[in-house]
Amino acid sequence: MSSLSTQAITHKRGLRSIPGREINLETPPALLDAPLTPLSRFFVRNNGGMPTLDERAMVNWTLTIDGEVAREVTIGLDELKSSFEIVDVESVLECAGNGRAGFSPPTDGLPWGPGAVGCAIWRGVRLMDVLRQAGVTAKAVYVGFESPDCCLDDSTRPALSRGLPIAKALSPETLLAFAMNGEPLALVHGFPLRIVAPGFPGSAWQKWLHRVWVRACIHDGEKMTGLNYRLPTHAVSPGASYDADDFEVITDLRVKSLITSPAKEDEVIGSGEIDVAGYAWSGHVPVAQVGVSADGGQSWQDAHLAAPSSRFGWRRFEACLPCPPDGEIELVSRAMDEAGNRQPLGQAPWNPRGYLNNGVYRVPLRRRR
Ligand SMILES: Nc1nc2c(c(=O)[nH]1)N[C@H]1C(S)=C(S)[C@@H](COP(=O)(O)O)O[C@H]1N2
Ligand SMILES: [Mo]
Repeated sequence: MSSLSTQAITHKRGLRSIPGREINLETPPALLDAPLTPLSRFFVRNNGGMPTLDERAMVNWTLTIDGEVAREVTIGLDELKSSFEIVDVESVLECAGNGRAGFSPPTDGLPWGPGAVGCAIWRGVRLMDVLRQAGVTAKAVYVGFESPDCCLDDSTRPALSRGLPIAKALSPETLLAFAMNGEPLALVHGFPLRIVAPGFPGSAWQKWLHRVWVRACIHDGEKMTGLNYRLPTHAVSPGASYDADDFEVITDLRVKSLITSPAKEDEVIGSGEIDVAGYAWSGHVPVAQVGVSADGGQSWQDAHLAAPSSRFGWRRFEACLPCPPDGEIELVSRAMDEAGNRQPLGQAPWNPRGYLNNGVYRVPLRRRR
């Protein structure tokens, strides 16, 4: 790890590093036990190397909006902040590969456990407002994002160039963000500017953004095509052949929950009650209910679900469960969204890249004798 990269993550505490040349850090669920995930505990996903942005680069940094627009716009950070309304949006950020390690058989991609997720208050200007100033043409269907980070094994290739359908780019919750939880955006999270696309997987939340390219076709930048961040439109069995044309870009997170307390391997008393707490979230369809179990899913109880503090944030759930008198103690949380979609009791539909595994979260506990 270069000294710059090391410097960039000195504020991280207790995260699990995923082996590889890129910096990828996962949060143990117990450290997600707060309504807002602090910077020190927020997971990190980098598809390549991080750009070397120093203070001078920040002063000279600009964002360009071009392509299918009436007027090309190039704007600096200070001007961006003073020209457009500044808004706060609380939102979960979850990697599409979160929970991938739970797929059987294993798939390609980083073996994330359950902690490639966090919730923060993002501050920025609406992408919509900046696009309006540029004047999006009637031909626009998508926006493509560009950043200076490159693949570590090929510095001529961008690490990632994702995008958003024009409707999402023009939605009021979609931001060009420069602050997180009231602090300036850290380099590792995309300083000086990143996309915030609530409801979309983390891949759409482009970091170190310096160009928004308004397109008349679906953006075809790095990791937009092939099987990248796409799901099959019909079931694909492990090992079976498939047609890449039958895969569609992921545009919505699935309903999901995570028990943050107690943690795996915690001991509990052999009788009495167990206090369970965690968070539930979803994409564009709100969370409706969370069920919890202490006996591995044989019996269920509705958890108390805190009122939503925002549309795209996560919701705390709490329950007090009677300890099963005998047998294994296994806590399970299972969320349902307003459309009636529930987390699968096993794994989510298997797919070659291991995306969107929203299977229920299970916490086996040891019984104290
Ligand atoms: N420029 C750039 N933006 C990026 C990435 C990247 O590799 N490069 N990774 C994306 C992915 S896949 C995820 S899940 C989120 C992670 O954001 P975080 O590192 O701030 O947690 O950033 C997204 N934005
Ligand atoms: Mo991701």
